[in-house]
Amino acid sequence: KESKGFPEDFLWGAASAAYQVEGAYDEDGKGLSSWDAFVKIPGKTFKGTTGDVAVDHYHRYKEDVKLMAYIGLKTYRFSISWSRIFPEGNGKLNEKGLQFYDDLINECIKYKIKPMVTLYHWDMPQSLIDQYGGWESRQSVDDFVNYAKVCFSHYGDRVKHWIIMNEQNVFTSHGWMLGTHPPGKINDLKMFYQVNHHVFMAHAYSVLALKEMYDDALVGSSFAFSPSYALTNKPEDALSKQDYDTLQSYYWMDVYAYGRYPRAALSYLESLNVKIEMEPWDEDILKRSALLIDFMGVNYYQTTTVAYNPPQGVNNLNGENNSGKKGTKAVTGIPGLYMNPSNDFLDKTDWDWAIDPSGLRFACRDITSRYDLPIIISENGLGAFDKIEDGKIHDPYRVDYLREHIKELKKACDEGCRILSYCVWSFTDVLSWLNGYQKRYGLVYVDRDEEENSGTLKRIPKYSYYWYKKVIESNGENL
Ligand code: GCO
Repeated sequence: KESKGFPEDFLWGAASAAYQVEGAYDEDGKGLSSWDAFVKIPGKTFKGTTGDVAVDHYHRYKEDVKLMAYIGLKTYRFSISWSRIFPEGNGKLNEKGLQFYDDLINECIKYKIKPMVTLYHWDMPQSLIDQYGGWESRQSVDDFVNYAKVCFSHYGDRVKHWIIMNEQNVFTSHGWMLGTHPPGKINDLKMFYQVNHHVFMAHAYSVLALKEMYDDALVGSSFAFSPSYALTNKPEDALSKQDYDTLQSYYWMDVYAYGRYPRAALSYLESLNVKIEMEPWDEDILKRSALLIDFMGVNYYQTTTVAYNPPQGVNNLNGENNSGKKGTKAVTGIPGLYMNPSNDFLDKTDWDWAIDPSGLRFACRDITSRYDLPIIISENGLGAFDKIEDGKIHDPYRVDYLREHIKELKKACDEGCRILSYCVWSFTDVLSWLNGYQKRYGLVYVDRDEEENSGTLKRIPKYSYYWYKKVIESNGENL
């Protein structure tokens, strides 16, 4: 059967996040964020790297957008730093912060690049943590929605694609279970679920607010989705796969898309004596917002394998490999439920992320059949060590990675999935939260020392950048 290919108005994009690219962490009235504070705690990041300067996108955005325009990028996904707009998270508004994103948005539009804006890519204003514990308090919902409304009313005439939350599953599990992201709490199960509820409410109220202001805006949130495979056809592995899907994936996506928690998850929480505090009207708000979302945002990097984990089995939530040495990732698992062994059929990146292009198709099919929603692939890309040789970066391994994923995405389109956009993570190299500047994702190399906050910051388009130009020009035909 002949492939219909990508829709004509398909949005070929690339992405970034404020903390990972902007730098200028205390300039023009910006307040400190949770990450500005967290990275200064010794031992938290690779060799103490920070985003103080990052890749200096704050000052070099014009140069960056020009590079986007050259390859014909249709959309640029970036995030707004809450503490640039509200230095304290609430209270006084910072005009210069508003201005920066005005300038960035206008620069994109000048080249017909559609801005796709993420409201929360993990940088909570530190002041809100000092005031009341940040997301741990219900007050965060009001302050977030207030911030969201300011962004909608200020930028909504030009921004039509809004991603409210980025990878809620990741920042909450790293922040309250693994301790590797702010606020660095370990195994605080009750707070983990409570924080998630607050974030869900902040998402839901923001969706309602946006649709009231602009009914032509498209809205959703981006989920870090790792679809799962059962290790064997043993019935116990199949059930463990269901447990994993419920607790690690559908727990979030069901709330966005259906406005309710999965029943099995609620009874699991009950068995652990974890009770989520809710207001009587929360269920209604979640339901109403779910009816209004326009897409599921998917950040796709890898699939997971699931096997039954006996009660005395693997007890380890953190399998993160921050070393860049293959094979140093530990098996994760929750005793009595599931464990996640490595998939021997798949190659791994140097950070042990399973490379699985067909998993992207699997993800799209799963979301399409479960939620019947359009999909934005808001992130997909390869973190690697890149080498500069004779002033050039030859990264055919990244091209292979992207090509194979785009091929699978095309199949998903042919199979009836409604895919609106595909964003390469990332446009330029960025700060990897925990891995410093050694783990590079960009289509454009940024010359900066891998460990220190130094380097010329010069932009050098990689081989993959020129390849992506052809992909865009041919609407995904010339791979
Ligand atoms: C890293 C991560 C990030 C994420 C992104 C998630 O290495 O720090 O891969 O770059 O992909 O921030 O939204």
